[in-house]
Amino acid sequence: MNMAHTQVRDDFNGGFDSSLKWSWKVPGNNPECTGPDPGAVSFSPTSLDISMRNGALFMGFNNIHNVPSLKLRGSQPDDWYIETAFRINWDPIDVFNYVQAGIVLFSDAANYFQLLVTRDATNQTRNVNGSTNVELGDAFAWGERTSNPWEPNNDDYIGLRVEHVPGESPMIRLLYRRSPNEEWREFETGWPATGPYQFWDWQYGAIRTILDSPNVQVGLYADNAGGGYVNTWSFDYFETNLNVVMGGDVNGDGCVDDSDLLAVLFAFGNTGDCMDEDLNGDGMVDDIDLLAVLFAFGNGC
Ligand SMILES: [Ca+2]
Ligand SMILES: [Ca+2]
Ligand SMILES: [Ca+2]
Repeated sequence: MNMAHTQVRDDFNGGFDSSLKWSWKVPGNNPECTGPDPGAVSFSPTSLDISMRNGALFMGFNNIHNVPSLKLRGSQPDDWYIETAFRINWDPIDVFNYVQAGIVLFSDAANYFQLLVTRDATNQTRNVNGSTNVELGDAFAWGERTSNPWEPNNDDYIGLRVEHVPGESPMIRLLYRRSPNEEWREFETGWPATGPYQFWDWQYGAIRTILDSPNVQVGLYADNAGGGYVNTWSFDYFETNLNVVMGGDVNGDGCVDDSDLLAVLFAFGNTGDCMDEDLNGDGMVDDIDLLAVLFAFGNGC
């Protein structure tokens, strides 16, 4: 059966789209949840700007911050996709620093899939590659460099896209473009490339496992591979056709109603990281969060 699914797109025009319930939560960390670092996250009129930090999701190093994500809910389309575009000033970044950014799909910090663009620090050139990472139960597996290397320009937004193509084998397609004006191209296999990258069965199995978990989040990722280097990635947009929890829906049941309003009222005045009732993620439950619920009241019910 084909179901109509809303296409979700946030262009980050000076802030998050209030119709979406963006969260900074990454469960499974110690502490159990991390919020944004002060000063690491901001918006321009056209982008979400995330400053690299030393944290990571890698194995036991579940100390990443600044991972904005949307929670999935309900049934999902079979032909799902997730897409983003980002850029950075590459000039001051040392060639031996594996800086990276891209898309993350996770149930917690121990179970995730990442599609990234990574500086090729191994060969210490200015080139970057597409790459993938998978963890199930903190067991890390690198999906190798999966696009041809290229030298990015500071001005070019790099596009990344992962899509599920029902009926194809292995049904996951990884796409990138080096600038917004390019056609999407498939990740390659081999170096130099000998053909389209073949997603491995175990990688697909991991994605299925994560998608079948009760709590799934999709979002954006950036880090500096622990190199201490601080610079800002500008994300132009985030887009997916997956069903996500909408703005104002505190309990994530698909309807903004009295229960969400009461949740905010009962938590009113509370402060701390990652409270569900803190809808704008600024560390306190106040008027702004109340208005977010009232503004969306009745949606989805
Ligand atoms: Ca934008
Ligand atoms: Ca609700
Ligand atoms: Ca708030």
